[in-house]
Amino acid sequence: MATTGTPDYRDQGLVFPEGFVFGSATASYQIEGAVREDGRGPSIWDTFSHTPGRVVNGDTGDVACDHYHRADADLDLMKDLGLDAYRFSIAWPRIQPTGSGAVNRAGLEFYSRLVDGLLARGITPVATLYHWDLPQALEDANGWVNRDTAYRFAEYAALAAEALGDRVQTWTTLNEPWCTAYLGYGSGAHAPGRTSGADALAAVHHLNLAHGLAVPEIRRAARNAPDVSITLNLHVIRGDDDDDTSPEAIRRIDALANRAFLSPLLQGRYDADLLEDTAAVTDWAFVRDGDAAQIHQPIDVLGVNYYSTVTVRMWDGVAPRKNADGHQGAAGSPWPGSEHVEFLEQPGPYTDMGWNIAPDGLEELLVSLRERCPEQPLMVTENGAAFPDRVVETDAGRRVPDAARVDYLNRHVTAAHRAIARGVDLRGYYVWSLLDNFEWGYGYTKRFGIVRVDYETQERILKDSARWFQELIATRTTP
Ligand code: IFM
Repeated sequence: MATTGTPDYRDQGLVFPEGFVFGSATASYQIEGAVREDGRGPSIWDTFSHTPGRVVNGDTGDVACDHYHRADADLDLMKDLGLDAYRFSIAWPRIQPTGSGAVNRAGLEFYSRLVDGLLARGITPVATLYHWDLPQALEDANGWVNRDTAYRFAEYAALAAEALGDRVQTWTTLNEPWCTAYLGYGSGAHAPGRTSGADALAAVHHLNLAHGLAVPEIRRAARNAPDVSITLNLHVIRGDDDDDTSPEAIRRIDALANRAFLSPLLQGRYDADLLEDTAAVTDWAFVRDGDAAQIHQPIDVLGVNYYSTVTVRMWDGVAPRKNADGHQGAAGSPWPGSEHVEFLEQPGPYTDMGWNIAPDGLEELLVSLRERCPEQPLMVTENGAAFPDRVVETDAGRRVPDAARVDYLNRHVTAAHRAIARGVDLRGYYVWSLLDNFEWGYGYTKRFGIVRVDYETQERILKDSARWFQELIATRTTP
């Protein structure tokens, strides 16, 4: 299949290592719908999306891709694509409708059937425990700002692992805690829509703690020696070559976006410069003795979500908020204590999110992680692009000729392969996303799927990118 720019992976003779996993990813609130069925409790995203002005067009996840009712057909689709693995998330409020207490069996059953359906089709289930749908009852008790939420999460993780741990091999505790903390409690662009820098930093710590408490619970409760992981959206941060303030800006954003998670997870500490940069915002008194050691749990794989890069420099005031961190603008700041860092416009080309396309950033990120933690296996748990697709009628039926997405995926898969060739222990690559879905604050206006979803009819159409991925999976070890 022709792509623009980079030669197709096949023309470069790329061969992926034996056992390398190709999969696709989704998240519960983005695809399931059925928000009031089988005892599911409300989540912060139900509340947020139903609040006027929070989501473009007033879109909600009430129906989404109706995956809750169409899981069997979606599983057949995955099988048809030849996926090795499927990364899905479990909606906490389906398992514990108010975030604590007894298991809601009907909710659990849905995931149990999903896991069985995957295994029956030869697809490895990879379960994420938290992809942002916090039970609303926990938010009413102060959400991730409340230390108790970390303990509730560990209990929920144990319940899920007890029920599914005989069949799920890989568990991910949290997806992109950066988004939960800084967009949920800092900028307010995500649920629960709060705008306090101090709360955002408390959320960072309680998310880290939740992970640290959950890892041993999962290992104890799952009966199959599971692989345990966390997925981070690490930022690839670049400077303006002509601006000598850029190194300081890079250091600050690296501290908030990357090291606030990596240092406690991998080294059991918060970096001194992070504490100093944020001293006017919080005194970090929420970190108690023993927390850092609790967070520092060995993990089997580190999940990396990668989409684009950022370029920064210092600004002599509060930098204009230009939506330049790549997410929907909102009232608060996602960078507590570093509001005077300016995010510069990136060189194009761009996706429909306005995010710059920079596959070399993925290679750079993976190589930098190998340097930081040489023994840690890595997995690209999300990579993909939104584009304004169009559907064309052909004699063979309807087609979505999404050449730009094919090109994006080809370039990033190639970049991942370059990282492997440079010695990175990369175990797999998951396309975001299997289906077009609810793109958070952007509602249904952004399409990330390799499979198109017609939201009127719920018809699924394989885009050209899905066929390209299908062929990649089928030919991955053939030079
Ligand atoms: O849709 C999201 C996903 O939920 C988390 N990672 C980024 C994706 C694209 O914005």
